[in-house]
Amino acid sequence: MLTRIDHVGIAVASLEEAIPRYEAAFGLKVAHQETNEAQGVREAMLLVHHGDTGGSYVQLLEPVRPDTPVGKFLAKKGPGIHHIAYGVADIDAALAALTVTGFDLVNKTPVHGTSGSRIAFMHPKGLGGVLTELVEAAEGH
Ligand code: MC0
Repeated sequence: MLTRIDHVGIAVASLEEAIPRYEAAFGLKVAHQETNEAQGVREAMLLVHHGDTGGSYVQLLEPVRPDTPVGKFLAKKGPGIHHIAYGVADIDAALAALTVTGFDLVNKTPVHGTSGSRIAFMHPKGLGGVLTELVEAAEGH
């Protein structure tokens, strides 16, 4: 079902501070930046590797407000790994299969993710405390 690690989402207080650190440490470049109001984040995608099944990224996440998933996470735990995201070729089929097996889905149907992707979150409780996201990338990503 999974095609790659699409991204590792990292909660940060400030994109302006975090981006230069990741660029300096690893020579990564920002491939894309956007604000996703529905998810309550400003995000920057830094490309690590592009392969046959799509790209793998570090995703830096800054909350737009404290009362958002990333804002609450920062207040509770401080900066750090917020979630891991796996690529899937067909997110509708993946969600249907996970529903049959009884997994706790935060999103039962796909929502809008970065760069026009279709995404869905799975609850951390069912996956060893790791908030997990499935990503069906848009064409060309
Ligand atoms: C909360 N918890 C986490 C967690 N966030 N555990 C691991 N990783 C995280 N990121 C745990 C808390 O520690 C707590 O555990 C329990 O979940 C409830 O926490 P809460 O603070 O009361 O939070 P809830 O219940 O209101 O919400 C948790 C939930 C939420 C996972 C359902 O954060 C959510 O819907 N996340 C999915 C959306 C999201 O994260 N969007 C931002 C990224 P205890 O043991 O204390 O009960 S958007 C994104 O990344 C996009 C745009 C993209 O990739 O394209």
